[in-house]
This record gives sequence, structure tokens and C-alpha cells, in this order.
Amino acid sequence: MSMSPTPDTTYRVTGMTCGHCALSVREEVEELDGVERATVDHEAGTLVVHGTADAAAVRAAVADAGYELVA
Ligand SMILES: [Cu+2]
Repeated sequence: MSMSPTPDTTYRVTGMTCGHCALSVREEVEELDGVERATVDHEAGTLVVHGTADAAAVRAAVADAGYELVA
């Protein structure tokens, strides 16, 4: 049994309609300092951030991609 050293934080994102939307969000979020990896599901409207970026930084990156975090 092992624990991951990397925290996972799940956010909800509005406005994504297809895989291209999800890719845009993933690319922006993965550019943030402290983010190892981001997993985006456009159908579920979820963004899972694997790393230590704070919510404000994630929100800004999602906005840069053209979408919005659900508060
Ligand atoms: Cu799309």
C-alpha cells in the first residue's frame, strides 16, 4: 500500500462540449507551476489537477482556455 505524494484536486468546468475543449483546458492547466498532470472529462465537466497549483491559478488557466470553473 502506497500513498501518492501528489495531491489530486477535482474542479467542475462549464462550457466544454468536445474533446478539443478538454484538450485546451488540459494544455493551459498543465502549464501551471506545480501541476504534474491534468485530466479533463468534457462530458462529466470535470478537471482533475494532479499537483499543487492553487484554485485561483487553476481558475485563471481555465479562463485562458475560454472556460469557467464552477465556484
Ligand atoms: Cu469543444
